[in-house]
Amino acid sequence: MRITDVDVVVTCPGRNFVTVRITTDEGVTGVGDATLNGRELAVASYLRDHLAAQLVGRDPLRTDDTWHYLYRGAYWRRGPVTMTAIAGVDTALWDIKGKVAGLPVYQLLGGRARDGVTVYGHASGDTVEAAVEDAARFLDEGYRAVRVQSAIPGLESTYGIGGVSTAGTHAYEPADAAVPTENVWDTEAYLDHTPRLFEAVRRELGPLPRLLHDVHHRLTPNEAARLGKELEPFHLTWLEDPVPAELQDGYRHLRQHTTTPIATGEVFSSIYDCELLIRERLIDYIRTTVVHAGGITHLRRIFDLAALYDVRSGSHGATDLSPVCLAAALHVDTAIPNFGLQEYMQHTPETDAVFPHSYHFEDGMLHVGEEPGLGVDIDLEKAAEYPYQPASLPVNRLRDGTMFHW
Ligand code: GCO
Ligand code: MG
Repeated sequence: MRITDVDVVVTCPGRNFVTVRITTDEGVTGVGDATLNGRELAVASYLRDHLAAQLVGRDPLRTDDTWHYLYRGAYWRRGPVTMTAIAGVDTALWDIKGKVAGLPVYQLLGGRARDGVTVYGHASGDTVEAAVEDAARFLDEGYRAVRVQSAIPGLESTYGIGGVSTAGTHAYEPADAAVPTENVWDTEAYLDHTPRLFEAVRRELGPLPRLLHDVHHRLTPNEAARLGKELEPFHLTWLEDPVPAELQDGYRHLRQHTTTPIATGEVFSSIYDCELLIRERLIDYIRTTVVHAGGITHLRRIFDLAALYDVRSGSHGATDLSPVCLAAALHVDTAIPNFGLQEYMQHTPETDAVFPHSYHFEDGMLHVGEEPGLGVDIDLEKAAEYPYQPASLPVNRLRDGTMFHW
């Protein structure tokens, strides 16, 4: 069997997605997500202009060999653009492999290790009361875990709140303008507010729901240590991205000061970004996922390393990862021994229509379908109705105008 075509589809059913579609001489096709929020066209060009011609003629079933061919062949290894492009190809090849074998991909990864994939939703609110109410709504809908973010008094915008749509649709899209929107940040206001938020959430929702919070890389190690300590009485499942991801020594400081579990990894693109954090057990959950960490082939290697050290998976699943990535992540989640939690933000109906899929939500879990491959596709006609729209992620400044982390 040979690869005959590698097509790259860019579509914007509410937000931009890049999809790799690989066709073989036997007519089998596979899809892979290659979306890198705010930098979509760089990956599309990498695929179209650099990889497509190298892939035509190759055996699609040689997934591992192709992965190394693309990784080593780049010479300029790693980095989000390269690894997202490799991920798109790798995911499409696993889809083809499943279809050729007549098996859902999770079967090829070792088979079912659990009944379903426990997910967490995103609760948010303009006030603490609204955030508590939103979290309660998720629990009513059957979710067992909720991430909670709320607006910070005195700040006009806060990460995780607002955007195109929030409560009501469970959707949230930060990339809203061609030129980045500028937000204002105040660490003291945030550190003062966040323990109060979780005090209220626990008081109203009781001790059992699993609670999470995303700091989005905004604290110094010592500030994060203070927050982790103050949140200890509220027993979070995890505190996410407390410090900038490139500041790995910061995690050691944090670990020495708090028992609040730590999760990180959504911006990591390879095993080398998290190897130290895993080996030294500085984190509890590794949040890499298929599309930004080199596809199913490489993600599996990361999770296998993590399993040796009792670190669990917690894959990123924001809506800027397409349903193709989500489907692929669910196959991995279903099969690995050290699954922790999967993030789940519902895509819009327009996005779901462009990417028909068989996974479904039930009883707080997502369930993969049983058809061969990934169980997801792209509707090319519908995709063509939504041309690319330039959109960037926001930037953040301190009150005095200093550039900060978004
Ligand atoms: C999350 C993430 C997202 C990112 C987004 C950037 O935990 O879901 O932090 O909300 O901000 O994926 O493109
Ligand atoms: Mg996050």
